[in-house]
Amino acid sequence: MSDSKRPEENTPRGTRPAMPPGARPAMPPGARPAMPPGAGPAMPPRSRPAMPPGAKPSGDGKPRLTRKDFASDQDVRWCPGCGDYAILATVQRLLPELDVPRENIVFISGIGCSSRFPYYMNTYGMHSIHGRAPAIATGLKASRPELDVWIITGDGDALSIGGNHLIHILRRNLNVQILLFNNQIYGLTKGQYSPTSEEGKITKSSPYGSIDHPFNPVALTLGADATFVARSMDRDTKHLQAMLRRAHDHRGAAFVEIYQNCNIFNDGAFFQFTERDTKPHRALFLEHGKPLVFDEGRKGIRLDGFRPEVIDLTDGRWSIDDCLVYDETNRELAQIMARIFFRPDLPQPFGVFYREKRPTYEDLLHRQIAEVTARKGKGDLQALLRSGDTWVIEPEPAEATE
Ligand SMILES: Cc1ncc(C[n+]2csc(CCOP(=O)(O)OP(=O)(O)O)c2C)c(N)n1
Ligand code: SF4
Ligand SMILES: [Mg+2]
Repeated sequence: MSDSKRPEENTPRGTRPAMPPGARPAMPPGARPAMPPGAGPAMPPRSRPAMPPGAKPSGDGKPRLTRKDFASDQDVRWCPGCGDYAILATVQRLLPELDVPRENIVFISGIGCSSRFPYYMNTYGMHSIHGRAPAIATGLKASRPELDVWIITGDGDALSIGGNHLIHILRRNLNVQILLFNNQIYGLTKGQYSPTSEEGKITKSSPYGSIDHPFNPVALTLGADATFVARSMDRDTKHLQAMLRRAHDHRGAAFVEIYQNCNIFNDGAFFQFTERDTKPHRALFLEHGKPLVFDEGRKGIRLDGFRPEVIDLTDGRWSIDDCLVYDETNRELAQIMARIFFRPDLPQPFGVFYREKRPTYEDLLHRQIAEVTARKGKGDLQALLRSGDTWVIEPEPAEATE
């Protein structure tokens, strides 16, 4: 990769085509800037999104958006061949089908190659602080619950510096989508090992091989009581799109781990699961209510107690009826599947591991505010700050002069 193609890092601050600090992305025609209550001109009615230029009205008069409407005018500056391109294209293809007004969509990222994503989306967005996208998204979603908020993060961003923020947004169950681009490396900073790099990984920061035990993001997020956990891959955009749609349909924090090839610093990390010759017998696609089969129906998975094992469906000993039927609402089963992690004896699961219904944080928050307001009346912040144990610091009396 030539330096002129390098991501963000090599571009001097302030000169990149990206937004200067404090600037906003260009708003789609007709969109309103967010204003503090009571500020600014009278707002137009809320519901009708303006038609983007060139969009044709559909039969019901709604603007019919296309993938192109979601592409920004920014040059995409990932390395040629990077898996991020496929993920971007998949998201841009999906959004027109979700029927969310474009001015209600927000992409919030941290820092990393993957976190450049919001620049390339013609929606609202924020390329924020390393690891802090969940905190910023929490603030936004809590105050503007009607917005459709997507968090874009990398394995370093989400699991190193942002590890704490990730687990808390999951347990709180904000209604957002969290897409973790896992390339098992720090791409932006040129190839240091990350919390998902395998043991023994030789990188610039682990020249004798990493001695760190890696995170398993699916197991981690299940452990944080996430209400939706899925895994997909950049090289199967049909599956990826289906997972993103499921994540969007879920009400609550929907976590999708996406295996993403960094062809510069970690090429082929997932090829055993993604490439045509090995994918059939190394990848297992979980489908709710269906028996677990792989290798084009020649093999299946059964449980021996709590241990999953491969069964051969061709030699007459086992049949499809012996295969485990997947239930994505079963937490224990999800935990078992999550633990199939780079095991040579078992195919690696992809799909929705787990989903459950649980109230969202913003619903609980607004319900609580409404209940307390009904009981105690509208609050007065100044009065609150001056109530209870407060002190006034008086200036020292001036010393008597002789
Ligand atoms: C506070 C802070 N610490 C460290 C960095 C350096 N840094 C920038 S991106 C990054 C890791 C990004 O890795 P990942 O999230 O996996 O994203 P990728 O580039 O692989 O998509 C690091 C350590 C920084 N920008 N800010
Ligand atoms: S993830 Fe890797 S291939 Fe992709 S832009 Fe970053 S360094 Fe380049
Ligand atoms: Mg990474």
